[in-house]
Amino acid sequence: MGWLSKITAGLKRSAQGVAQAVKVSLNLHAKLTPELYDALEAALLAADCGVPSTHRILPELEAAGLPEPLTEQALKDHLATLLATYLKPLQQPLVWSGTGPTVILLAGVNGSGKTTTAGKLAAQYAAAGKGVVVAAADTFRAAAAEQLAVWATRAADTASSKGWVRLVQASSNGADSAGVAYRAVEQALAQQAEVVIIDTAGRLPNRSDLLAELPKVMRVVQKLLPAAPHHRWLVLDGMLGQATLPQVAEFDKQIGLTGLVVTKLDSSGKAGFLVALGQQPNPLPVHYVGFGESLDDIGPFDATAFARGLAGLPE
Ligand SMILES: Nc1nc2c(ncn2[C@@H]2O[C@H](COP(=O)(O)OP(=O)(O)OP(=O)(O)O)[C@@H](O)[C@H]2O)c(=O)[nH]1
Ligand SMILES: [Mg+2]
Repeated sequence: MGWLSKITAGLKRSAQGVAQAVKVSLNLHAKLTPELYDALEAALLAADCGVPSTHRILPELEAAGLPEPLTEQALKDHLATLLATYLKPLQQPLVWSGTGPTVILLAGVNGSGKTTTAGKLAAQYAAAGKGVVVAAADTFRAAAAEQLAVWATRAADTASSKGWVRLVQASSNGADSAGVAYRAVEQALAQQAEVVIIDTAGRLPNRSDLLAELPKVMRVVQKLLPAAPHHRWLVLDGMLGQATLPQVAEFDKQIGLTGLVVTKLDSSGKAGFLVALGQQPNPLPVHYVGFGESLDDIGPFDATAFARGLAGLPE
């Protein structure tokens, strides 16, 4: 299955409400009746598109000049086109550092999917022929480095002939995460890696003691590479929908986020929160979306495929 099909198929849970509303109503009346309008409103809200976006999308859908008799396909196509315009601001190209390794710092609350994302991205970059250093900078949990080591091994197994993956971890228990990040960048420079991925410990944004660790990680890697970390991504649990939005502001305050990764969308009924996200002033780009726990279950965000998935359409 191609990546865009994985996005559309993976959004099935979030698209359920729309699919049901459309099917039931259009079987009775082949047009956008007030009942269908209300059912779509409920479905978009249930998918966590948010009140402001939902209340803009539906009048636009009504004004779009829908054909009569209205078919399921035509309605979903129009809805997908509208949703895509709302999601488009989130789709921005990923820029690689021109000189030396590109350093990616992954941050987020506990269990959002940081380590899984670090592993999957390492695999993708290595499969594309890049040298990748993965830093196990989560020094809070003893098992964290082991978990990342398993991913690093899997990633190394799927590397192309030019690609490679190396893990840098703490040399002793309770070591400083900034020290691990520093050694990772040092190794990347020495071995001419193209990417460094720094996995960090989960932390709640209201724990200022833990949050202070991230700026420290940034400061030490900047001693080796002044522009690093080039990317500072917040990993969001897609199952939580709009409830994750306050985290964006909190982490941004600490480390100046450059983008987002949204995980667990395969298990989420609230993937529509990206529509709400896209309507915020100056939204951060969503660089990757995750749809499962296998190596190839992550890929770039695509607004059109995402919109089609939310509308219950295939790629
Ligand atoms: N279904 C699904 N599960 C995922 C996805 N990404 C991560 N998970 C699962 O979510 C759980 C947490 O993932 P981790 O990668 O360990 O999360 P973390 O942010 O590193 O967690 P901490 O280090 O404890 O803060 C694991 O059971 C993963 O398998 C995804 O895209 N889809
Ligand atoms: Mg982790």
